[in-house]
Amino acid sequence: VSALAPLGQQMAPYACQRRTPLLHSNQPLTEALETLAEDAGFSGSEGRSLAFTRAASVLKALPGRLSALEELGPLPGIGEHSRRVIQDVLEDGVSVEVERVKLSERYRTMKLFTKIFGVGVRTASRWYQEGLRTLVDLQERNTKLTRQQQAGLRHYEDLNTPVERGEAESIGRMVQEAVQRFLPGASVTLAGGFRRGKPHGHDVDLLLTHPEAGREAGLLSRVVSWLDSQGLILYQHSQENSFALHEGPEPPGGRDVLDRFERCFSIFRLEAQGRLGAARGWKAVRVDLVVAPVGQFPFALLGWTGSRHFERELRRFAGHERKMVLNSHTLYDTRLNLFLPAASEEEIFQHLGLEYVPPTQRNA
Ligand code: DGT
Ligand code: MG
Repeated sequence: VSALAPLGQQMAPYACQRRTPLLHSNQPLTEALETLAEDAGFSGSEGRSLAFTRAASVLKALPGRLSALEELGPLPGIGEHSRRVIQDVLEDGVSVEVERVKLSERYRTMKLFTKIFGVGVRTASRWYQEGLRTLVDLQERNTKLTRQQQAGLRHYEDLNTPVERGEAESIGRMVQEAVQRFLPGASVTLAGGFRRGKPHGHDVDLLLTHPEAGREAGLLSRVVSWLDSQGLILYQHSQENSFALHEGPEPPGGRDVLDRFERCFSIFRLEAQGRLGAARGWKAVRVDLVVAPVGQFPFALLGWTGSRHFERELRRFAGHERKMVLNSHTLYDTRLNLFLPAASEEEIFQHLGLEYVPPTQRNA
């Protein structure tokens, strides 16, 4: 038995109790498990998908490379099926099951379709059942598309080319400049994977706020209109704030509840950054703009930094271990019947009785 065994045994059960760096030593294993998680999600098996995601997440937090299944010991969150996959990859370099999934027509088609902005598992699955297999099929068979999906299809290639950190920072500056025009003192924060240290991502997540509560009202539509008038926006749709404190906390455990901030889903036209591959001179980039009142900002920042699995685990921990309801707006203590305010992410971790996990260690 190797040196990993005792370390594996110390692994805390919730991902939000662990430090998960961006780079780890078990990439082939986590890739295999995440492919199965994705495939399970494609067939609507959320439970199975979560089980594979959990197993992958545990491996990401291991301090070294796993060389034998026994080193894992009785680790929490790695089920029998995942163990089998891990064993296959360790012994043979690949898992036959995973390779079969990757080659399957269904998986490949679902992947192709869900990579269209605005297309989720349900729509992709319906198209697959109707016999559609390619992007050309969608066009030739006059498939009914939303305005969002049309934009997604039009910019398919760009939107599936990773966004570089430098590009994300440029967009952050463009938005900051627009924000300053209308509301000096307001801030723009880069969240999402970039805040966790990822060198590239699939979109740019930006949070807007102002140190004086209420001043942020009306800001987003002005900013978006102005950027649009400058020819910087290829697509956008906005959603109003629908959060109301007096409604009380949302029930925990429901769907992966989206938050209710005022928000703009958009596609920016980014001038080429003098790099290769931009022969056209510009590139389409997905950008999410989210406005948070300052009192909710730490919750929004925590909620929008991810990873998705880290967030899900934080909420699960809050509910199961603390009887609290956490979302991107507030933290509610159901035993004390009160909201717990926070001026920083650190304070939210304190309320939850969790050791602070910095963004770069939230890559669960
Ligand atoms: P990426 O963009 O693929 O490199 O990876 P991320 O981690 O930036 O993922 P992304 O952009 O899908 O989401 C960033 C974080 O924000 C993630 O933890 C989940 C969260 N998030 C995304 N959409 C929503 C939403 O509608 N509501 C809430 N509350 N959170 C969201
Ligand atoms: Mg992102």
